[in-house]
Amino acid sequence: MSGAPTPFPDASSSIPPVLPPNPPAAPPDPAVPPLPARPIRPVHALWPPRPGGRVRTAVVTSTPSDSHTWGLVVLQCVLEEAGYAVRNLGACTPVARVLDECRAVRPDLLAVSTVNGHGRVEGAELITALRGDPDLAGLPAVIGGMLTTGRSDPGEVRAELTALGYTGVYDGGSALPEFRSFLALPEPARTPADAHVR
Ligand code: B12
Repeated sequence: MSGAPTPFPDASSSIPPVLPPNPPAAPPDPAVPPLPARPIRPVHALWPPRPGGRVRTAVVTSTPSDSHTWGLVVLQCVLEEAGYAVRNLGACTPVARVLDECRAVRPDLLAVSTVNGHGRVEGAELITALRGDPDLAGLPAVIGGMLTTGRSDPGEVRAELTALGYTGVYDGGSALPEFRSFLALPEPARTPADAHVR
């Protein structure tokens, strides 16, 4: 083929299409005032500090087998909206890594997102390890998403995970509103001893 490339694929040809170059940028329109220069504030300045002046922190994680990432992103957004600085460990996180990060960050909350259906088992392993660690035994920890693969009784799963030490267990359509209410609770109520059982 010769001459200028065609902008759209030719149905009769197997040659990939070549898009035309962008037109040159238009000069600034004098009738449109430029945007005012705004100082860039560090994100921390937006987070409300705790009464002691410290920013609240959360570690967000998944479970070892779970590769779903968008629940983690939503969880991070909800926590940041509530004023937390978040360390998001991402998907398929080994339990030992979660414990190491919690020891390093000393967060106010550990939040677990899992939707692949193994949360009942892997969430149990994680909280058992956490509660068995003298440094982390008192750390508030919540889990949410889709916690089982079968037709398990959600109430039973919640009770089981709460008994193992989760401060809150959230699944189903009301998970996020209920989690937001949990975040709004005053600090002293947010301990494993005051488990958030529904
Ligand atoms: C996208 C997707 C994938 C992608 C993930 C890509 C990625 N980067 O994340 C890929 C293709 C990798 C994938 C793989 C698998 N998936 Co998939 N996947 C989905 C899908 C279509 C959407 C998930 C998603 O991102 N949703 C958007 C986010 C924002 O929503 P969410 O994760 O549900 O989280 C919301 C709530 O659950 C809640 N939430 C989540 N976590 C937490 C935590 C807390 C504390 C709280 C309060 C709330 C909360 O808040 C979020 C916002 O509402 C769902 C089906 C569906 N429509 O939900 C299946 C689904 C989750 N997958 C499923 C399965 C079975 C698998 C596989 C096993 C498939 C296979 N045979 O290989 C693998 C498992 C991989 C693994 N090792 O984990 C099942 C899980 C079934 C179950 N739990 O009973 C689902 C439900 C599909 C189905 N109907 O069967 N999947």
